[in-house]
Amino acid sequence: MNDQEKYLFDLRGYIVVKNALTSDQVRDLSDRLEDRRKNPPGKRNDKKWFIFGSDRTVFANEEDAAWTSPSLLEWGGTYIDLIDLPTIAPYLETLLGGGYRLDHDYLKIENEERTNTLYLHGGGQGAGGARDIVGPTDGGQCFYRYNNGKFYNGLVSVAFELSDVSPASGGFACVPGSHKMNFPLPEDWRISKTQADVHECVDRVTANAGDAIIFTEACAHGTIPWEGGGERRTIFYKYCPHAVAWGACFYNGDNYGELTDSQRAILMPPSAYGPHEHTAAIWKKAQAEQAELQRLRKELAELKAQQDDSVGSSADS
Ligand SMILES: O=C(O)CCC(=O)C(=O)O
Repeated sequence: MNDQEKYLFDLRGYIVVKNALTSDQVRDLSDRLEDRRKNPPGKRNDKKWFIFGSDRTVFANEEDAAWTSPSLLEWGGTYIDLIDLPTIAPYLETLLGGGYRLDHDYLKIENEERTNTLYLHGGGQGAGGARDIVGPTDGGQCFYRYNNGKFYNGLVSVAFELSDVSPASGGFACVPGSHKMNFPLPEDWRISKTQADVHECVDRVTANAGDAIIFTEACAHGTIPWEGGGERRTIFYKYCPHAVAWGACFYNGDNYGELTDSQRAILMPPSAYGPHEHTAAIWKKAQAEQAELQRLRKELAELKAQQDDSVGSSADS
């Protein structure tokens, strides 16, 4: 992250990284998405706009094992590479410090059928106001400050665009500089049902396919109501410093196939020491216990099915 980028991030609360993804990566991410779109899983897709993945505060199914909240990492390929992307990692290291962790991920789609309302949320030092979904109710997690030559952020989002987005259509919106605000967001600026309602203090930040918008969740932000043709398909990977969590579920690196050591470290649950050898040992044990529990549950279910079969066949005879 060079000095100009640091200056802009501190000034506005976001920066755009051009060509963060190669065209092959965009293609792979799009192909995997379009495959899923044919069969959207779960209730979240009943909404007017599609959303995949989750903020890791809900299970996919109530009976699922712990940590199984929906994630784009299940889609494999480039969705795994995004965990620790060389074009993005240096920014995260600067903004969050070493040992940062992936907290949650999701993907959303806006188009003519799936439009949305702008709902500005976030605002530094709890300045989002009493009705803010990530302000006073978040335990103070969406913080931002720069001190002694270091950035401190509670939650940093990386929004990867899979399609070109023009400002007239919609896209990411924020009140630049609001990550350092001391006054609550005026309530009547928070919600805009149409683009004409969007207050002039809101920046429309658009990017092309393959670009990434990196923003601090402490900046008041949201999504401009979609009023264009085509559609916006955006992947969000959200990162915390190692001791901080937004989601209630953690990733279990064992669930996503082969991972590099660095990807595994980024999927660690939160702790003061981060991916340190002691915490890694504790986490390894928790993962092994979960695997054992799943094995036992499966064994029990098979046993029960066998018993039900034999009761069924003796009742028949
Ligand atoms: O559509 C966007 O880029 C903003 C999404 C958003 O508000 C969020 O991820 O918190």
